[in-house]
Amino acid sequence: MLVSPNDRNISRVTSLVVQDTTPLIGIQDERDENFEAYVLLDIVAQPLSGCTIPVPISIDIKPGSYPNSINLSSKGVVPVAIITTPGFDAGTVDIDTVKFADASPLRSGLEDVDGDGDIDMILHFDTQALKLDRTSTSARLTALTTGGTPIEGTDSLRIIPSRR
Ligand SMILES: [Ca+2]
Ligand SMILES: [Ca+2]
Ligand SMILES: [Ca+2]
Repeated sequence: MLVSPNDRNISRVTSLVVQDTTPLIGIQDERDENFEAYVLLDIVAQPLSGCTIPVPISIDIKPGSYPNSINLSSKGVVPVAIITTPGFDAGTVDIDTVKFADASPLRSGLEDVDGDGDIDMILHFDTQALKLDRTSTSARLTALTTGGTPIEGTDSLRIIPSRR
């Protein structure tokens, strides 16, 4: 039996069933215990806008060294590599959109950072521009590809306590 919810004083939804690919909601009327019916569920798939989940990428803070120690009182730069993998070409990163710990890169280059034969991206960030504090244990890099796909990578770090 199919009814319109407006015909009844619907108190609760009792079930959700799918019948011949048609979603139906089971309902009850609060004034009539014996009443039980199914209504058609009118579902329209809506594409979510402005809510794209970033594609995870590999980054390496201070490539070639570990742990990734950062001295926040340093006036130097922190190198961060975006690693090319079978699923991701670091050369497609739109450099203007790169943010690492909220900082934009000072400079960038393309080279085989990890020596595996493909070209990675190396970025340098002003240590003083990084939004990190003494309790930070990781940092995130976000960017868009030149095709507009959001990407995101995280690597661990270790803050070197400053001696003052
Ligand atoms: Ca490293
Ligand atoms: Ca690689
Ligand atoms: Ca490489």
